[in-house]
Amino acid sequence: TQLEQALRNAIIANEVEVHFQPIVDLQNDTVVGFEALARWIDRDLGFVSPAVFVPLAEERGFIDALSETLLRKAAEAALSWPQELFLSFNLSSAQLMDPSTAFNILAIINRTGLDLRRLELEITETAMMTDPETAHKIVTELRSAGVRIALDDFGTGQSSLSRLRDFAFDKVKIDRAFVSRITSDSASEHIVKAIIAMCRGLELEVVAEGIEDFAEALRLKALGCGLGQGYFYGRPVDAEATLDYIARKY
Ligand code: G
Ligand code: G
Ligand code: MN
Ligand code: NA
Repeated sequence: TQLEQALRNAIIANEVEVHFQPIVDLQNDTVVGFEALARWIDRDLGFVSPAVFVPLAEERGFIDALSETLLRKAAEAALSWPQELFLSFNLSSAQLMDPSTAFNILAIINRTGLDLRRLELEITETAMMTDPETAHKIVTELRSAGVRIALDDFGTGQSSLSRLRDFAFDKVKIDRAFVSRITSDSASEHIVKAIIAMCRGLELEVVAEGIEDFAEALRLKALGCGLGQGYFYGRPVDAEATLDYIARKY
């Protein structure tokens, strides 16, 4: 297809970019890290969402090439941030079914020279489901190398609490479907409250995703949520604007 060919060309021409969205400590409003988000604007097709081109690359078998260029760009950008700031990177479902993923990621990071302890990988429950055994091996291998693992989009999809018990995660990211209703819907607030309490017991860090206004930030802070992310704190921006953000906020 035209889209597939355009994406292949963009990867070869190194035209797929990474933007970065701040993740903040809600209790003191300081930035602690950034999530890398893929961005691609094609000359003819215009903006294409990663929600479209990531699954396409998976389906057509070139997710490794795409992910490698994205991770390399993200890690290179992170090298010029203060050392305390971590880089969070999304893994796709195809990568979680491929036994060579851990090795590939460690090789890319080692080549860029980024401290592995500054890397965090986001995986979704849905992505782990197809081949839980392989996913488990990948997570174990990466964690023993010092990489942290975050469970993304928590609460949506095929959530299973046994996964929190059987997998060693470092962090849980509460899906914005709950966060966006936290000030208007008491059920959502109770669910978020329970997730925070559960994570405290399990010694997992918690990030609330999709915080869009002050009221939501305030409520999450009151509930004792550790970390937050969303347009209220900052939209995803390119590497250069990320450095400006750091200069202003850090
Ligand atoms: O940032 P945005 O809402 O456009 O992202 C849409 C979806 O694409 C989200 O689910 C996000 O996790 C995913 N995504 C963004 N960047 C990457 C990436 O570099 N790799 C993978 N696997 N998924 C990504
Ligand atoms: O699936 P994942 O959680 O990785 O995807 C993150 C997606 O959420 C990205 O596409 C990002 O652009 C988007 N996003 C980040 N903050 C906000 C927000 O405050 N509101 C909305 N609507 N989307 C957000
Ligand atoms: Mn994510
Ligand atoms: Na998410």
